[in-house]
Amino acid sequence: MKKILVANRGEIALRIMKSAKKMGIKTVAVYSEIDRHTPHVLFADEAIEIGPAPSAQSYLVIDKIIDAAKKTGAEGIHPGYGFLSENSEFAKAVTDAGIIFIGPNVHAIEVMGSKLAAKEAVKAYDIPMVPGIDEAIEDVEEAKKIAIEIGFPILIKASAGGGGKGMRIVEHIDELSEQMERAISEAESAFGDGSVFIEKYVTSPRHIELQVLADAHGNVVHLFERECSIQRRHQKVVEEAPSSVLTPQLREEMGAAAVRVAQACNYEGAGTVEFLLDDQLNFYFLEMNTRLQVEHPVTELISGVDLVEQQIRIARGEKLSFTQSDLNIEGHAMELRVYAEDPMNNFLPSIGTLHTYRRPEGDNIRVDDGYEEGMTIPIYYDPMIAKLITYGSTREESIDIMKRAIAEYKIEGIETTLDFGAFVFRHEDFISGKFDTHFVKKNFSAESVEESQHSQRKVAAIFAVKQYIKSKSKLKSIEHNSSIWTKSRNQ
Ligand code: MV4
Repeated sequence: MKKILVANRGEIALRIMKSAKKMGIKTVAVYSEIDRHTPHVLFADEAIEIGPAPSAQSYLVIDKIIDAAKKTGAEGIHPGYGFLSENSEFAKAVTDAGIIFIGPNVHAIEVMGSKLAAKEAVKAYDIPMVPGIDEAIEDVEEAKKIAIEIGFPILIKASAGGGGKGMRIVEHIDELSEQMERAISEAESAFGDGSVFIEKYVTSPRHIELQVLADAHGNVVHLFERECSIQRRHQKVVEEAPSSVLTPQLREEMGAAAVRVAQACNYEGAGTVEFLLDDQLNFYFLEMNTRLQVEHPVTELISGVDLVEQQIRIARGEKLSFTQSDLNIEGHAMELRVYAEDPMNNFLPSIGTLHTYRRPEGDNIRVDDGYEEGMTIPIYYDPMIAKLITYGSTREESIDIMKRAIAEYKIEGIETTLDFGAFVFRHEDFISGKFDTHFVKKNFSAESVEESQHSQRKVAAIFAVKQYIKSKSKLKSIEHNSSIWTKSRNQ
């Protein structure tokens, strides 16, 4: 492959093009009318406009993207995340056009796109699953029987679901019928597929995911875990690698299970296997995401592997150049997603112009973004404007660098989740590692941020006073010394 098209925008389009450029591969950007002057377009060797701002008329139109690839002679298409990245029709259309899809095969996308098909596929692979059923259920009486067997609370899930849509917790048998109807109709309208199933509800889990890489020659490795429990309404905000609760043995077990999940669907490329981890450290397979994830940088920093480069190499048919035993964890990485949202106002989208936009700089700080000062954040797309990633030799160090980096990040003109991040990285439950997926709901409110800011200011004020006193006493001693010196000279 000498030229690839990136079917995406923003930070991830830029991120992908950087690896391509490093590998000597030319890049083609596609862009909507309002994205004409954005960094991913300026960075690319060529760029093709694909329609009006709404993604349904641009970034989601399969034919326009394939036409752009044909027109520019791109031999591969990287879908990034979101948009068409997990659309098996897109992967098929790309392949049918004689272009390489830089991602998994159509079969793997289809199987993992359905939670029930995924359960079926991994059945013979000895993967721990949450107690529950692996078939769609329609009959309420049958559902009640199953729920009693499993024991309450139970969770009704949509097979086609994602982002918590169509998911219903049922605490008591009397609520089951109503909740099941709701789950089915929600799934029907959101995904056009009303299939639901039942699982035991794991009440306070952590969300741990394993990164895998699989080549086209049957080699599969994992690149350890990412801890993604700090989320708000299924939107991740802080991720880290490694997790502070996995023992080397548990990591090996979860890694081996993730590899088997990849094998179960003949996976090729970079993928992520999601698990729930309960308070007894039991893990359960949830689903597999067949794309490069937003939070992939934390894995890159602790493993030293460029995941986009590996995706491209695998798509070219190369064998993995390393085995599992070549891989190890070095250091600790943190990621904060910087959203154009106002945490003090229920995370409402904060639209506007980046009047000031200055990134933090320095060793062990990485900023993946797709905006520059003066740009306006469009309302049409994902509100994430940047990822702030830090690295340290220990978890404590990565947190310290993160706190400094947040303070140095200057964004004016819109509200962002930077202050929210400052709150998380100072919270004792986060620092001690004692948290689960309920962290934000449990600890966060606008008042708690104000409190945290207040105590931060207090610390800063005390520090300033101390510095002042110190400098004054130094000054005094200098004055003192110099006065002696002047005196002596004068004598
Ligand atoms: C669960 C669960 C508890 N028990 N399944 C949420 C989205 C989807 N990917 C799976 N999800 C969950 N499945 C059982 N049996 C709790 C969640 C869940 C969750 C999972 C990962 C990260 C954040 C979450 C927030 C709320 C609920």
